[in-house]
Amino acid sequence: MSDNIRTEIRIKLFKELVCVRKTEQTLAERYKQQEMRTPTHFGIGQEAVAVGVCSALNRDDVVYSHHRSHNHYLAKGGSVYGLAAELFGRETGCSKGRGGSVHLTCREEGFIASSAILGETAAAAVGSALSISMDGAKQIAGAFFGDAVLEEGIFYESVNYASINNLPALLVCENNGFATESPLSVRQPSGIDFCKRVEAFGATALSIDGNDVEAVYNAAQKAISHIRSGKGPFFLHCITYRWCEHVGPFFDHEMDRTYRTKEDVEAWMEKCPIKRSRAKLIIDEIASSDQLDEWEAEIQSSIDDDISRAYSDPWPNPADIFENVC
Ligand SMILES: Cc1ncc(C[n+]2csc(CCOP(=O)(O)OP(=O)(O)O)c2C)c(N)n1
Repeated sequence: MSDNIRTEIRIKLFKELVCVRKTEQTLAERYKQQEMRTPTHFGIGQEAVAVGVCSALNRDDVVYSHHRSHNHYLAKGGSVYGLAAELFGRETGCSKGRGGSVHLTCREEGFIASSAILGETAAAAVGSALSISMDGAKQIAGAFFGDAVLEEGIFYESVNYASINNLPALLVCENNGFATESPLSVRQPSGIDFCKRVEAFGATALSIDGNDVEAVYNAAQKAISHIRSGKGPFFLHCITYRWCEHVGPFFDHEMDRTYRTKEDVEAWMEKCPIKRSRAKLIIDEIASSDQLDEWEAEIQSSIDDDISRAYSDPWPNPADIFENVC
């Protein structure tokens, strides 16, 4: 899958994966100190989807995301500093401290909004794609969402509408196998094929390994060229796995939850997107293990600086608290 990706892009994909992972891990540790008063859904383990897709999009393409949105915000160009300040509730946060983890935005980079209402962002992206199409513009509107959205009627209405109007919509499902603590097996018929289901509404669909950043990047390129050539919406079904609890910074086994085991999670950690990306770069002699370590350390240091700067920023002024809220 990697042979047709240019070396500098492969390196960029690796660095972005590391930035997203380390930002979330550092924020998850800080979260335990009880200074972030926002429910927070970490996407640790799922980074390859956000990084692979957003790296294939242009800066002026727009994306929407759901409750587990840090990865998408960062991969689309949102800053670590703006995310950290938002989680600390500071005036300098990307949503001026009014939104919290589930309401991120960075419009200048095309990350329009995230929202916790399941299915809403698929509809918002299709609405955005309609507006792009009516303007005769060339952008793409994308939405990221989890497998639970495949159980929401508005998703199918949105795909149907995008298909019949040939809209430039990229719908990306991060199938991590769970909706909170309910596995797919109790929610859908066995052997369910989401791609076939979405194809029935007229969209083109592709299922991929969502833990292989280069495979995601290649698939996203394919989807994007399909959409830009005017062939209508594309559904990308990415198989991945969430490492932490549904909401919060801990592992499920640390909280004595039984809907999945520590071993289940560890088996998926073996398929870690960063581990896999590192191994490929070393095998293909693009970077040595020492070089990769050095890049990781530089990225961590920059994240630490951004997070401490965000922490020392001011709170919003209570007198202005209703400003910037719609
Ligand atoms: C319309 C709606 N119904 C129910 C909920 C409650 N809820 C919040 S997250 C969640 C599960 C989401 O699972 P999925 O979409 O697969 O994403 P994941 O959390 O696995 O990333 C549910 C049911 C909601 N936010 N919105």
